[in-house]
Amino acid sequence: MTSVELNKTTLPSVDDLQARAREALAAIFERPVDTELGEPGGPGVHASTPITGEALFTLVETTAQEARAAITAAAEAFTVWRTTPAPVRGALVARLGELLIEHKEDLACLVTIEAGKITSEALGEVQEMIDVCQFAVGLSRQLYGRTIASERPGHRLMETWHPLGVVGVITAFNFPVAVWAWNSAIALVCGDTVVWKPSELTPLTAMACQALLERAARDVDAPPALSHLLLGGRDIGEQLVDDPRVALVSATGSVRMGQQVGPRVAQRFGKVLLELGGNNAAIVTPSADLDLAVRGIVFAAAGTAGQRCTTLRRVIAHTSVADTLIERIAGAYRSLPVGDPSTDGTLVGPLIHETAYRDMVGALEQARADGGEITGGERVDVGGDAGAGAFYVNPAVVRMPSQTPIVHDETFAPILYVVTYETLEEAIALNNAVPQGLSSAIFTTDIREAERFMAADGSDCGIANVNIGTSGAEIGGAFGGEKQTGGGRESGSDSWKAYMRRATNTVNYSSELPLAQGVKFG
Ligand code: UN1
Repeated sequence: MTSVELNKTTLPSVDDLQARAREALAAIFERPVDTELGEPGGPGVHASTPITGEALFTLVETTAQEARAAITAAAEAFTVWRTTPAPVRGALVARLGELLIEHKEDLACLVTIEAGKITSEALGEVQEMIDVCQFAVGLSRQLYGRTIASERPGHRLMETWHPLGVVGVITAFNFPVAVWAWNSAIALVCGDTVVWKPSELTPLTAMACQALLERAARDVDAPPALSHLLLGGRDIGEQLVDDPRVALVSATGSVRMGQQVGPRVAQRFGKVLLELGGNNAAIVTPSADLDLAVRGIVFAAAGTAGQRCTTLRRVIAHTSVADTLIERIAGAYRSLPVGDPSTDGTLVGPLIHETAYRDMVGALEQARADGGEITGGERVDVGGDAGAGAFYVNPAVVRMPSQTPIVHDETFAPILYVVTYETLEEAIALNNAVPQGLSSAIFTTDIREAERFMAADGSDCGIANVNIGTSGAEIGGAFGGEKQTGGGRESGSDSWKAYMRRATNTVNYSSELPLAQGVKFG
C-alpha cells in the first residue's frame, strides 16, 4: 500500500449490496422484484458488482427468438408512433424525466453498485438523463425543416424531417444509463422506437431504466412496445446489427466493436452512429493558470477511475511547466481517497473487473519499458479478504520521453501519460497524433493559443475545450468524435438529425412546368 489515502478499510458485504439493489429496484418497479432477481450462479445474465467483485443476482437472458419478437414489436409500434404528433411524443419523455427526478437516488444507487461510480458521479449521470429528457421535450416542438429559395417561379422548395424507424441502442458499462437516455429520449421524440442492448456488466440499471420508461408510457397513455430491453451477450447485439428492420444502430464501446458493427450495418445500408474510444489530451501552456489546470486534470484523469471515454489520458506540457505540473498532479493523487464508491468522501472507486486491472498493469509495464517514469498505479488493498475479487488502484501519472505506441492505445484505467513540447505547433501535432479523436483541452490564458487550438488546423477532436478538462461535457452540445472515435454525434445541438430521415419537397404552385437548370423538353 502507498501513501494514498484509503477512504474505508472495509467494504460492504454482498448481502448488504443485494439488499440495497433490491430496495432501489422495488422503489422503481413499485413492487418487490424477487421474481426477476435469481440467486447468483446458474445460467443466465449475471449481475455483479465491482465494489467487492462478487455476483449479486442471476437474471433471465433474452433468447434469440425473443430478441426477434422485440424488434418485430418495435417495428409495429413505429407505425403508430411515427404519426403521433411530436409534442405528444414529447409528453412521454417529459414524464420519463419526472420519474427520473423522483427516482434519482434509486437509479444512482444501482449505477454505483454495478458500475462502481462514486455516489456524486452516479447522481451526475442520472442528472444527465434528466437534462437530456428536458432537452428532448423542447426539441419535440423544434424539429425544424428549412424552406429553400427555388430557382423556378411559382415553386417552393423545403425539407421535411420524418421518423426513421427502429433504433438499436448498444451501450457500454461506464455510462450504463445516461447513454441510453441520450439515445432514447431523442429517438422517442423523433418518432422512432427503441430496442436496447446494454452492457452485460450492467443489467440491473438497464432493467430499472426500462421499467421507468414503461411506467412513463402507461402514465401518458403512450402505446406500449415503444421500447424494448434485450439482456444478453454478443449474439443478441448481432441481431440488432444484422436485422434490416433496425434503421439505425447507435453503438457505444470499443474501437474494435465499432470496426465490426460499422461495416455490417453498412452492408445492409442501415445507418450507424458510433461513439467509440478516445485518447484525450490536455495541452498545458506556459501561460496556464496551474491551480486551475491541476484541478481540471485530476478530475478528468482520475475521476470515474479513468473509465470514461472522455477520460484525460495524456498531458502535453510545455517544458517550462512540466516538472511543477507532474509534481502537483502526483501530490493531488496522493490525497485522493480510494475505496468503496458508496461511502461519502471516496473519490476513486474500483476498476470494473480484473481484466481492466490486468490491462492497466500491462500498459504500465510497457510504459516503463519505453522509458516512462511512473508515480502511483499500484493496486490498493481496500477490503482485505472481502476485496479479493475487487480491483482498486491508485491513479498513475507517467512521464514519457515521447508518445510511444502504448500512449496511442486507450487503456481504460487511470493512467495519465505526460509528454513535453516546445512550440504550440508541436503540441497540437502531439494532440492529433493518436488514432482516436474524441475530446481535447488546452489550459492557457493566452487568447491566441486558445483560438489556435480551436481553429481548423488545431485540435482534430469532436470536443476541444479551453481551461476545463476533457470529460464532463454538458448535454446541450453535440457529443462525439472523429477518426477511430467513429464520427457519431449524440445528445444535444442538432444530433437529433441522425434519428430522422430528411425529404426534400419541391412544390409547384404555378400553372407552368418550368424545368430546373433551364432544360427545355418539348
Ligand atoms: C462516455 O464516457 O461514454 O462528457 C460518456 C462526459 C460525460 C459523458 C461520457 N458527459 O464525460
